[in-house]
Amino acid sequence: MRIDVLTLFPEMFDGVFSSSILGKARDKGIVSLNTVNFREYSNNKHNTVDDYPYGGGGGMVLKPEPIFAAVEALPKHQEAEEVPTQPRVILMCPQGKPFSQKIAEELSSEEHLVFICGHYEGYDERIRQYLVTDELSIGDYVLTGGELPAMVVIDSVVRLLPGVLGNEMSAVTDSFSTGLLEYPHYTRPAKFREWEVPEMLLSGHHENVKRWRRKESILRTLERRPDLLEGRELTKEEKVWIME
Ligand code: 6GU
Repeated sequence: MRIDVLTLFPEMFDGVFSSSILGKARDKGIVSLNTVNFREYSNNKHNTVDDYPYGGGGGMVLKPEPIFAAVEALPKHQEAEEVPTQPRVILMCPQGKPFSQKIAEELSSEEHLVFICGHYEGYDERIRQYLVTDELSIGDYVLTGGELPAMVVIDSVVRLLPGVLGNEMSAVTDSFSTGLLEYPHYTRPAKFREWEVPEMLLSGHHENVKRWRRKESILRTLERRPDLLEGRELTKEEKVWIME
């Protein structure tokens, strides 16, 4: 997968793109992560990328030319023996569609993603209309720019790519990929201070352990995120756990 990020602050991505899991995914050649400072595509001598809004009012608006030029200058991504694919062009903004694990899974099957990150200001509407394919928000709160949200989306997408997570860290049982919150985890010692690990987990009875974990997942979800259970078919046994 190839990922390009258009930003006025490329240095914000340095640590995140080279550390830990993302750094390893990059070293293994699973993903290519690139930043582009779209100020380099400004079409005027002062290198400005924003301007006053038509119609007046406060704030500045990102001009269309540098953003279109930067996207159009990106190398086409091409997998071996395949025709180049059109990238998804994703605008990070508070008005975007709320990001979710489902969207992360969908994006993880793309070959080329382009993220556009604005700072402080709005975007000229023609960027949305004629360049962008998706608009994403990471939640109902306001940040100063799209950089942190883009990093959030990129992290959650890249960790889903085959070969990125070792099997010691499976994406299959993650909270949200199962639609439920995760069950409680324990490791040694079996007794820490006066607190003991639940008996069931020490039993070595695989089927009972599985059922205990499923019950804990359901109860934790009911308590913390009942919205996740809405519209979900429950088994007879799950209904009993919830009634208890
Ligand atoms: Cl994508 N951008 C900004 N500026 N604020 C946000 C956001 C995005 N998502 C949540 N808050």
